[in-house]
Amino acid sequence: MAETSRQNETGVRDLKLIEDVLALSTCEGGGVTSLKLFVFETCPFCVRARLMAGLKGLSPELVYVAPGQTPAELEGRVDRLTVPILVDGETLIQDSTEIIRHFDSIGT
Ligand SMILES: N[C@@H](CCC(=O)N[C@@H](CS)C(=O)NCC(=O)O)C(=O)O
Repeated sequence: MAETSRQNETGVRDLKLIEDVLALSTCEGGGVTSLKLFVFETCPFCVRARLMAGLKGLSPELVYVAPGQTPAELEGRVDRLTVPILVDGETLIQDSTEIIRHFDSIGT
């Protein structure tokens, strides 16, 4: 019983930490560069990219998209809509690992 309670406390603390880091990666008007991150609301790959953005002090503009509905500005630039997608100026990156590498290279 005590162990379950301890695990719950740890889980709540970890969740709070994740929420704090995700909040850091959320910004209304974009960050120091014009980063735009297209995400689904419930997408673990997107969360991973957002965590890295927060850890690296970056605040990409978040664009929530609906599954299967390619935003107009991505039309013709992606073969198939999978998220996360990062647009950094002329550069488009459509893979969470590549996005993480990019954030690592441009962040603090
Ligand atoms: N390898 C990709 C996987 C991305 C991925 O599968 N994302 C899901 C959402 S969690 C998706 O966009 N699914 C839409 C689809 O497959 O049509 C990455 O790491 O970014």
